[in-house]
Amino acid sequence: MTLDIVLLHAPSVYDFRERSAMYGPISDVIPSTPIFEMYPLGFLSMVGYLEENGYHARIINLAVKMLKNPNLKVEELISKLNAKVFGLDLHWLAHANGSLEVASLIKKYHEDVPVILGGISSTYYHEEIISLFPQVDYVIRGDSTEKPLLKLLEYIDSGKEPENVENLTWRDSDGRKHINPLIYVPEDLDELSLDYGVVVKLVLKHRDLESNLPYESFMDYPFTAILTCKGCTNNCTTCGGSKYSFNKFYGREKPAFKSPKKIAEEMKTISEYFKAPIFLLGDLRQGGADYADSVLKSIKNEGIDNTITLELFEPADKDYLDSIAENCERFTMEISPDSHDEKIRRLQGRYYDTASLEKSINYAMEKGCEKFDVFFMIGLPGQSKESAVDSVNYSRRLLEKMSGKIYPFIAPMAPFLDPGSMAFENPGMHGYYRRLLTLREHREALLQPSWKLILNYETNLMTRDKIVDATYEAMIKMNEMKKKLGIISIDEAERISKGLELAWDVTKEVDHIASLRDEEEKEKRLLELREKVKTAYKRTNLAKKDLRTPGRAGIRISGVLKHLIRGRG
Ligand code: B12
Repeated sequence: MTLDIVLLHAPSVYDFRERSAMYGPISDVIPSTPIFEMYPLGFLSMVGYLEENGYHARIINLAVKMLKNPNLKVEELISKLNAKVFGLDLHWLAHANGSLEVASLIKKYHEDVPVILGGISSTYYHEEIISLFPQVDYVIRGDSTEKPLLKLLEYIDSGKEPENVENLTWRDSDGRKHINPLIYVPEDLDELSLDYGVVVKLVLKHRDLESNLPYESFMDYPFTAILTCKGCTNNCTTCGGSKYSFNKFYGREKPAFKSPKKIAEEMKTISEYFKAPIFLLGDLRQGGADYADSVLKSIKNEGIDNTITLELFEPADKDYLDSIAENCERFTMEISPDSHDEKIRRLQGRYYDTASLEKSINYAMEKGCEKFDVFFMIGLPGQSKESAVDSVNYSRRLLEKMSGKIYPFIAPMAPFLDPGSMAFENPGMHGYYRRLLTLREHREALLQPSWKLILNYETNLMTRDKIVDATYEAMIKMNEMKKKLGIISIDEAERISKGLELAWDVTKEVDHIASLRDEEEKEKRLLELREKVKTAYKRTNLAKKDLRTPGRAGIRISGVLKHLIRGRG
């Protein structure tokens, strides 16, 4: 069967299986591996919308397939695909290598089939993509592309030039570049659905689980998420999804919110298929106190029994926490103060003090919050190496003061300072030195053999070497502290610490190898490091378990069976 469109998600570095590279802790605080195998949630709404409109679409998570099958022949797989159009995400800049390489392979085997790119990084780099990468025919810009995509598919079917497709950057038959206006920026998000039922449907229809898995370990631990809004009210200095970035690059002047009713509907679908935590992405209070309250009430009204994970952009007051406890059967929370130092936190664009942070955590725990994650970051404006490590000392004080499951995490801002963030656009003003600018430079950088060599920035207080040292020193210290306080077992903590020490050593060894002149020798020495890289990864990866929500998570077979009986498969 010829499909109308196949959406592919590439690994961040296409030939990662052949390379020997120390990617380090770049994905330590998310469910993905360092290959960033998670596809954008928007894949689900795009497939859902296209199918509703009579187009046949499917997802192939190539990154997961490659991770799970070391011998998978990617070129063979691509050559056998039968589609009228291919779509790839370049949402995260971390895919600058993988997405463009896979686009080239598609062209190698399907010369005349159009390739579309979408996502926020391709929006940022749209002109460069259409000017310099012939393997890409179209970029659909913006944070909401379902409708322009449908329109583009109709144009492609009709054989006409897509002059009227909103948000499109394209090349005409004479190779001239066109930039259609970025005018489709919907304020109403309820027309489209982020339906996890689409995953189930695709798995059953194509009898292919791997292709649709949101990330490698999804079946062990299905973590699901719902986008409550597009855009943001905050201006964190290093964030490429800030109010400033959305306004300047993605055409969105103010955030748009999904209605409480729609959010509850989407949660209900998840709840039918998965006994898993549901992460409500974005602080609900961005939409105002009444909006947040009404989302929470609709969760209760729908009778959703999944654990709800709520994100706080700033400490919460009693009223909000009371309402959460009242309406969510089980809940966990997370907040990112980024630094324990209020001055640095302010430079990062977060204007709250530590006393109110602690008050909030304390009260949330009293109200039954099952786990509170607190994230610190390394590579911030105005942050020295000592200050980065000091965030671990603060974490210890925090844990000693509070009771309940409070989990601090510390990780580097990596692999990149976000394009479109205030710090990327005006590095000097925010204390940054931006090492890389163009998409080509980032694509090349991803081929470097260590995360240090990939980093696209330094700060005026930390070189890349210092960022690496601060990272490993802080992570080892955090791990030791969790061991002492009994948060993780002694055995596990020791393996994690050994893994971190090994990763630190390997990162330094790679530096030395990278400085060698003889390319053959370099290659050989890097390959010799492979086993060490694998061992370090296996050990450090154990720490990821701490990200999980308490309790069991899994698939609800009854939901899948109901789906089959209803004949939706
Ligand atoms: C939710 C979120 C996440 C979730 C992702 C859930 C998911 N699977 O989508 C989690 C927490 C897992 C996450 C992880 C990461 N994230 Co994040 N994330 C966000 C956040 C808060 C919201 C994203 C959002 O609103 N998406 C909604 C819209 C924009 O996307 P969408 O609906 O999924 O897709 C639409 C469009 O993007 C487009 N589209 C996407 N793909 C395609 C493909 C085609 C063919 C087409 C036509 C269109 C298209 O159309 C879709 C439908 O309308 C933003 C910050 C912000 N406020 O924006 C950061 C943000 C996007 N993340 C960012 C980063 C850096 C990361 C990580 C790399 C961090 C890390 N080192 O661990 C990882 C990468 C994970 C991976 N791929 O494995 C940066 C990206 C900067 C950049 N330009 O690279 C942002 C901007 C800010 C930040 N620093 O956190 N993230």
